[in-house]
Amino acid sequence: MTITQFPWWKQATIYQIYPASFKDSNGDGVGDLPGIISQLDYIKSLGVDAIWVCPMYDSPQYDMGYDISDYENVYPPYGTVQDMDDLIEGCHSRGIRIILDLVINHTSHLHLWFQESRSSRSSPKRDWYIWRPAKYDAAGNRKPPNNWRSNFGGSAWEWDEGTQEYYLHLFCPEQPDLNWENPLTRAAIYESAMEFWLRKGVDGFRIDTVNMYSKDPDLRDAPVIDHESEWQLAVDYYCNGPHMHTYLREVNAILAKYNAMSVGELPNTPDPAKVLKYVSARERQLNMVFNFDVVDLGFGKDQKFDTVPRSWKLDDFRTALTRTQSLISHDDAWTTVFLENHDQARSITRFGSDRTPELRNRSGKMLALMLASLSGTLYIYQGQEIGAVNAPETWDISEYKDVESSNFYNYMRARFGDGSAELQRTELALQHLARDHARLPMQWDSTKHAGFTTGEASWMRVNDDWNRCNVKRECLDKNSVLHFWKRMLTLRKKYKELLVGGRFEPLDVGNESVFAFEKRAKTTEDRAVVILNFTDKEQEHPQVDIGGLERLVGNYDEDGNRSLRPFEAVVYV
Ligand code: TEU
Repeated sequence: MTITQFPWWKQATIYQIYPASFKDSNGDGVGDLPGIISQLDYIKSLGVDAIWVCPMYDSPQYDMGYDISDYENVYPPYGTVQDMDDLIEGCHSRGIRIILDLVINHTSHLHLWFQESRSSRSSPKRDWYIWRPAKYDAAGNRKPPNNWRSNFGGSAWEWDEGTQEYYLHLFCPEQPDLNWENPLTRAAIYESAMEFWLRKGVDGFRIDTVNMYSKDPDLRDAPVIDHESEWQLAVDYYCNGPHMHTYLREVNAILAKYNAMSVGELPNTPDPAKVLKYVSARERQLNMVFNFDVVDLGFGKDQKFDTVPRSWKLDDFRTALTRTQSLISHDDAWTTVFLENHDQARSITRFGSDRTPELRNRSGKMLALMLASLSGTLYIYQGQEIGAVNAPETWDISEYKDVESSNFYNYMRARFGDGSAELQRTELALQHLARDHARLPMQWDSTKHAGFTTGEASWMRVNDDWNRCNVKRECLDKNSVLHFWKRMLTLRKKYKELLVGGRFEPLDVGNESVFAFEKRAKTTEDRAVVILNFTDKEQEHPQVDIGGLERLVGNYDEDGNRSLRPFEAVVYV
C-alpha cells in the first residue's frame, strides 16, 4: 500500500490548540471557542489537516481543564456547546478535521459522579472511584493505603472526612481517579465523554494518560528512592497495569463505530515492545501514541524539576528519537512526531538556542526541518510555528501559574528555605522546563497583549518578545520561521512516501554536534539524508554518503563550502 492510500490520520499534520491561550474574542483575558473559530483560515493557511483542541469541557480549572466536572458541557468562559457545534462545522467546511482531548483517567472532584461517590460509603456510585480505608502506624497515626506520590507532589491519596476513607488521585486531589474495574463506570465514561461528542461529528481523540486506567491490583508500595520523603515515585505501579489492553479494546470498539482516530498519551513507557502492544493495528487499541522518550530528556530521574538546564547529550536525543521512529518499521504500527505540547517548555529554548534573534531563527528552522522530515503523524503546538520561546529568566516566579510548577516550588521552598541553593536550582529548572512556557498567550500582532485579547489584562502575561515574534509580522517576513514551516509542510506532502512513511536510520552515530539520518521510502527507491548542526558553532560535515542526492531544502540559502554553519540544517533527496 502506498502512503496516499493510508487513512487520513497517517498523512496528517495536526495543530494543537490550548483554548485558554489561543485567542480571546470577548475581552475577558481568556481565550475562547469563538476566538478559535475566528482563526480557522489562518490555521488552514499553515497547511495542516486537523486540529486537536485541549479540554474545553466544564471544569473548576485546578489543572487547566484536565479536571472535568461535566463532559457534556463547555467551560462557560470558553463558550457553549453551540460554539462547539459551530467549531466542528467551521473545521469541516474548510476540510480540516477536529479531535478533542479525552480525559478519562479521572474527573474533577466536582463531577456529579464523584459527588455521589463521596456522599456515603453505601452510595451506588461509591465504587466508581478508588476508595480505601486508612492504615495506622505503630504510634497510631493515620496513613494513606500506600506510599505513592502524586504526579503533582505529595501523597496520591486524599482523606475524606465525611466517609472516613481515602480516595486515589494520581494528579491533584481535585482529580479523583475513576475506578475502571467497574463495568458500569466504563459504560458511563464511553457514553458521556466519548459518544456524546462522536455523535456531534468529531473525528477522534487525543487520549490523556492512556496507560493509567489499570493500577497494580494490590496497590502495593513503590520502592523507596527518596529517603527524605514518605511519598515515592510509583509509575511502575500505576502505568500499564494488567487490564489496560482489555479496556483499550473496548475504547477502540466505540471509536470504530464512528470511524474515529485515536492518539494516546503514553508516559513512562520507553520499551518499544510494550509500546507495540498499544499501537499494533492487529491489537485493535490505539492508532498511535505520544512517547515521552524525547520530551523527557533532561528531566530529573526521580522528580522532573530536580535537574539543571540542558543536561542531555545529542546521543541521548538520537537514541530516544530512533526508538520512537523504529515503530514505523513494523508494518502494522504507526508513530507520532512532536517536540512540543501544552506540557512542554518551548523546543527552541530546550533543543536550539534563544540567545540571539539570529540563532533563534536558525534553530527554529532547523527543528522545523527535522520534524517535517521524520516519519509518523506530525503534531505542531500553537506558537511553535512562529518560533515561540520560553518566558525570559527575568520573570518573577509568581508569573508561573501551573499547579505542577507551583507545587514543586512551594515544596522545595518549605524544604530548603528562601535563598537556598536548592531553591535557586529549582527556579532555573522551571525557567527551562515548566509547562507554563507553552501556556503564554498566542502572539498575533504588535498591538497591546499581542492581539491575544482586547481586554485590560490577559490571564497569563504575554512573552516579552511579542513585538518581534507574532503571526502578523512573520506572515510579512519571507525569512520568518513561519514561512519556513509552511514551506516544510508543503515539501512533506510532496515527498510523503519518504518523509511521512519512510524508514528511519540514524547516521554517524556518536557524533555529539551533528545529528544526521537517512530516510528510505518503503515502496520506491527514494532516499533522503538529513543533516542538522545542533550547535551554535561551525561544525565539520559528518561522514555520511550523499552521493547521487540533490539538496532539497535548507535553513541557509546555499550550501556552505566546507563546514556546517550554526544550526545549519539540510535535506538531500
Ligand atoms: O499529562 C499526563 C502526564 O502523564 C504527565 O507526565 C504530564 O506530562 C505532566 O505534565 C508531568 O510533567 C496529562 C495532560 O497532558 C496534563 O496537562 C495533565 O495535567 C495531566 O494529564 C492530568 O490530566
